[in-house]
Amino acid sequence: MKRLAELGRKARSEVAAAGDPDALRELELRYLGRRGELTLILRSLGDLSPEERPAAGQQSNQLRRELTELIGARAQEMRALPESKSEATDRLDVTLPGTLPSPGRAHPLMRVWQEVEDIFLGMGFDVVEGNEIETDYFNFEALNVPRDHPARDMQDSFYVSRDIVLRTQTSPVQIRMMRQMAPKLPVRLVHAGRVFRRDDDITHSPMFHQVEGLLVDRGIGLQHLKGVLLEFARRFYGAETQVRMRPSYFPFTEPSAEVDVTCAWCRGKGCRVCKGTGWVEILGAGMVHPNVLRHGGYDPEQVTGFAFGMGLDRQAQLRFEIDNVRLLFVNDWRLLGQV
Ligand code: 2NM
Repeated sequence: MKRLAELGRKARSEVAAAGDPDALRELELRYLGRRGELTLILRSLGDLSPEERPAAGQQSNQLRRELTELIGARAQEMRALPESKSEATDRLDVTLPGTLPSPGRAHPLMRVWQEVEDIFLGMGFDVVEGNEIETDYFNFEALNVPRDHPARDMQDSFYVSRDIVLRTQTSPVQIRMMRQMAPKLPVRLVHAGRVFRRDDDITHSPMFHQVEGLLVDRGIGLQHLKGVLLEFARRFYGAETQVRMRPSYFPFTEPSAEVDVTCAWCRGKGCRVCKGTGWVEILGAGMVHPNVLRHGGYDPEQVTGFAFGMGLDRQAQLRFEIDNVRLLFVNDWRLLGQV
């Protein structure tokens, strides 16, 4: 019994003083291992008289449980502590810089939006606001979009009701502005915003962004359109940029054109962005159709005008070389953090 009590005291203080897991393992082996001190006592219990045996057995088993628990608890304590508990890491250094929260930044699309508006503001255009839900009249009829045009189909546009549609282009704003201003001249405005079409793949998003511009005055011709677009292209894509116009068709302009700029990435030599052609299509434009001017409240015998429209998402994709439009709308920091 005396040996047991002494062994207990020694073991407890040694476990408490153990500095690392290795020291603990060694103690466990020394006391509780196959040839451990306590194990040997337990094995020798058979040498005792039948009267002494029960009390000694109980005491040794209790000490065995106690030491097992103590060693386990001490091992857990060590795991919870940091690697080394040196004096230096123990001290709090209040001079270390703190962790700053990210201040965030403008979305690439919003940067392009602002930049495009600024360029046209600089050329004397007004920036106007508009609505995203339109009547059939402003979205289609006033824009000379014929009754059998595919855009009018439920398959291609989002209808709120028979006569109300999510605008498929920003042009209805131009009609509303003309009607508000007529007969004042000049009409010189740009409008940017969301538009909606039933399209969804890597090059089309059901919601995307357009900027449209309109200039109506006496004696406006294609030369003015080309001058304005060239100025825009130089400011947005670089001073050496050139533009070219190819004949095209839109119901609301006549004549109509697709407008290309020289590839800003390879300077016209041919690359992935321009698919080897040296030119990149950036917008559509044309002279406002007489019917559209009439819907706007102007007399096509007295005034003419040009209009253009471009996809903001497309400009952002070109500028930042983003190959999938949908990446612009998922707010993934892996993209937003790069551009
Ligand atoms: C485009 C292409 C060509 C356009 C026309 C008008 C309006 F209302 F004045 F007639 N606004 N925008 C237009 C012309 C838009 O987008 C590719």
